[in-house]
Amino acid sequence: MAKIDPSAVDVRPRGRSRRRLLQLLIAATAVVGAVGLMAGPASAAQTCTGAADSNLCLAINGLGGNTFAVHVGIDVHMSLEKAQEYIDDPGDPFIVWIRGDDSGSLAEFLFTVPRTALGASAESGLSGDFDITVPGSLLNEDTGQDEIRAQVFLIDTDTTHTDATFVSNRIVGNWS
Ligand SMILES: [Ca+2]
Ligand SMILES: [Ca+2]
Ligand SMILES: [Ca+2]
Repeated sequence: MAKIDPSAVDVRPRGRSRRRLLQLLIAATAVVGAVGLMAGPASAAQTCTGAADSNLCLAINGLGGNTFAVHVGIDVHMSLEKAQEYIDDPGDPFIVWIRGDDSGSLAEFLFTVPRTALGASAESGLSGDFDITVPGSLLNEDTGQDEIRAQVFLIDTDTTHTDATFVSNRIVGNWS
């Protein structure tokens, strides 16, 4: 076996390349994940708006046993200072509803999605994550095929004024 001289090992480039490799792996995983979702069954779906003022994502993943994990994530682009102001106000700056979509228009209210994370950053503005696990019956908004959208209200809780409303793209399923 060859002897290794520890002083000959330069750890800095190795650490850097390892981090770079990790970044590549994360990027690759994200691409594979996205392709997998699109090609997969209707039980796993995600859609994001990527709008100029915000990015609103809705994801529904089947967990088996007719239960579904519903995830909503939103970035509302604004200054860090403004985002922090929303966070510092008492109460939740976001209210998230899941609604049916009939003929392309928002229809029946189905349920609210509770907050799991809230943050402010210079890159994204005001960000929130919302998660709930529901039985398929709660997503069953029509006989036969169902269309689901998330509707997000941005509230200034100081004044209870609704500053903005965002609507996700829809996810189509066949829940019961
Ligand atoms: Ca519908
Ligand atoms: Ca409906
Ligand atoms: Ca249905």
